[in-house]
Amino acid sequence: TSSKPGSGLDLSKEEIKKSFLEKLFYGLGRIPTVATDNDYYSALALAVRDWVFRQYVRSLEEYAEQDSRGVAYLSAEYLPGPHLGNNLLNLSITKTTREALADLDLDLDKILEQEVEPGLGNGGLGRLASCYLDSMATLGVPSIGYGIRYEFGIFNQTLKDGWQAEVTDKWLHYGNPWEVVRPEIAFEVKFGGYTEHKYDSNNKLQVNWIPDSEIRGTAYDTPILGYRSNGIIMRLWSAEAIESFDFAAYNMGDYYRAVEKKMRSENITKVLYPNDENLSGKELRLKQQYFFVSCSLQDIIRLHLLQGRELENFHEKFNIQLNDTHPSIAVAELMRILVDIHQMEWDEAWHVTRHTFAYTNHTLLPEALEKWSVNLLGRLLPRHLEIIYEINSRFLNELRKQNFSTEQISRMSLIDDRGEPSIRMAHLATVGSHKVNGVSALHSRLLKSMVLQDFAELWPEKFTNVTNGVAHRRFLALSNPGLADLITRKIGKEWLTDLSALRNLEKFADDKSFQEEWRNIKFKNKERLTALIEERTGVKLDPSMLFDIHVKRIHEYKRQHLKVLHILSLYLRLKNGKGKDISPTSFIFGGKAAPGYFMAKRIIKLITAVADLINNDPEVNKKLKVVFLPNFSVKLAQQVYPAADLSEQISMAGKEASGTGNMKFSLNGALTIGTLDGANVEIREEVGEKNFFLFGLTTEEVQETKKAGYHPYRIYEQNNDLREVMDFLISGKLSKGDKELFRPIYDNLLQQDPYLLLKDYQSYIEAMDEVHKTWKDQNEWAKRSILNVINMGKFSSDRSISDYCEDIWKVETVKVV
Ligand code: 26W
Repeated sequence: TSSKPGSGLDLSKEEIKKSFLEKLFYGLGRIPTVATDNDYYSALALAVRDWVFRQYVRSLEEYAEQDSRGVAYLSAEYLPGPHLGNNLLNLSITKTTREALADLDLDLDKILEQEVEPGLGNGGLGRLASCYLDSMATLGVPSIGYGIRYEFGIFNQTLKDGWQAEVTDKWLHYGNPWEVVRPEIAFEVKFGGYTEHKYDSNNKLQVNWIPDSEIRGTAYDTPILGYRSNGIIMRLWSAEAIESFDFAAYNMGDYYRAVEKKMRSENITKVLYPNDENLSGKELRLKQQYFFVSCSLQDIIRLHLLQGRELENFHEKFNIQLNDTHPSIAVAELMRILVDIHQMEWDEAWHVTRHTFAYTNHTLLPEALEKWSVNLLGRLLPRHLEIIYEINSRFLNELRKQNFSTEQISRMSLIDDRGEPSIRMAHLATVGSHKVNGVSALHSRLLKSMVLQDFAELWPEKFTNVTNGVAHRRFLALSNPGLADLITRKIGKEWLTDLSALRNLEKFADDKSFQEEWRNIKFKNKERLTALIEERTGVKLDPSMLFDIHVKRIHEYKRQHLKVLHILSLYLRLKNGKGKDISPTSFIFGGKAAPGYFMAKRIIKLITAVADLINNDPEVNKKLKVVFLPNFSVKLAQQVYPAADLSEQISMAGKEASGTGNMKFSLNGALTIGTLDGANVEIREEVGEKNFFLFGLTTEEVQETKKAGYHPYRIYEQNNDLREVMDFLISGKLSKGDKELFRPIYDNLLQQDPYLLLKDYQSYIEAMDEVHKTWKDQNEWAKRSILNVINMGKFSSDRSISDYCEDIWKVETVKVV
């Protein structure tokens, strides 16, 4: 109908200029003579937001017309990265906007640089959630992403004397032009208190939860635009105090106590917990989880009822995807809403619940599998604990009927009562979902054979795999414009919406002039990164060197310190006059350590100590350079991946669920050195064995090694080079004579070495020698780089989301243009 809004795509230069100036004048009350760079950024962002919302509204109308089945993606973390550049790309107005601003003597790049990204996540899991919103929007999945509006996101990392220091992330300080607050979309969330069980006049049990506190969650919406298509909403909840009528009456004259209570309740969404893959067991974290889950479910049910529907067919209209177990209390919360509030019978409510949820597992690390103490959960959410007990008792009865052994039953129980009783959230999520998936083929296989083995035997059809993918528009089209242009010139734009179209470049892989263009683009990207690194660290790299990059969260299982051992082995080779085969290399590290993770922080100090030693030694610094680039983020990532020659994916096999950085590197033409872990396995399959530097034990070999009794000290004794490298750690040469500084790392590796660095050392060194040999043949390297990129089709998050749609959500996409 004529009331439908027009498209926000392909605007003219004049339209852009006009809107930009209007936002600057009337939106912000600024004129060019006093406007700051942040004013210009905000004005452009506000103008762009209007066009993004235009696409969103068009999508909403379309979805409503089609009456389609929808998806709610529940994630405690998101890492969207800067919005402005991505939105310009998706509206296809980057070039026109650049011209419009140039007419006003303004530089688009400088304005883009102003944006502070929302750091509302730790790493892979949060970034994956944002890639998925991008693809759900692009493909036209009727969907909404729910999460938490942390006032302070992941800390900013600085270096002090080579150690990580954490600084509060005040991302909202300059305002956030992308979000719209919805004060009328707000829900109350209860905590604590007790329950009352009564029989009503029909002799039906009625449970009443009498909480001891309540807080309000208010929705903040950020539109997420797909490529030349639909828009969806990321809805983040922010907590605030409620001043109830009673509360005011009881506290007459007690203003200060009221203020204190208000301050306490607003704490809930104050700050993101900066641990990944490690439990904090903190009450506030459970409060955050329940808070956002409760708001989200109330919102989804409101939408369902608003459309005049019955809750009996809730699951036919909504899929709720649980991004790891962080939102898994949703299983109990939906049961509570259906049974206690909407008077549904337990069995029917359970049917609805199990058909609504699906659960994605992101880790096998035992220390990362969420468990909440029964005591804590019962204190905070007394009704939910009862519901979990009821779910468990019915589930265990079912197992007994099917003649499961007592041992199996206690392994599968939702309650772990060895030691302090706790709830196994992965079990709750698995029992409460109709599908459970891992995030790479290997990880999904291990999930079925280890962590959730009993469940996989009970419900084989419930388990599935969806290999992760990345938003290739952000991580190639936006962040590597040089390469993107070359690709588009050769094969057109199809790859933007179908990454497998990159295969059309195959005929150029051997073409010398194409290879040369390819190399020039990489070189320019390296020059840009070199400038950035010099500005941030003072270290000047040489862009003609091999750029060997290890960026990701710092964790022992990811083995940044194995990379360090390799660097020291090269250093010692050079010092001993045996370094002639070494190709000149710049080693670049980046990543945050959890603030309480002793070893990870010491590994950062080790990297910066090695950097100081090598960069200041004229005997080696023509051949080797080392930098730690502080504060790795999505924004930095976008500059790092395009400049990489070599991607380090060297986790111990069986530990990295998938990895997604590995995909972003390959997509930008880096070759990988890696183990057979996570999605590395599939990357290698796609790009071809010859174009991937493989090393290290397989998962099975890791298991056998540990079973046979692993003695790292024996390897140390037998390998002279390794021994020299290890002893160097405690020689004092890295630490102004302090022999104790790196002893914890040394001791850990010689005594336990839980991630088998010493075991994989020799294999890694040999694979790296192969890398250095290959690098000397630049045509060969370019060819392998090209073959990496053109075989990346599988790793677009568009493919992942299509898999979710077909295998798990059973939704049809609805596209508007
Ligand atoms: C309870 C503390 C905690 C916090 C975060 C435990 C675990 C997490 C996340 C699951 C950590 C994470 O980001 N995992 C990563 O998820 C990516 C997306 O699937 C995978 O690619 C990575 O391999 C996995 O480590």
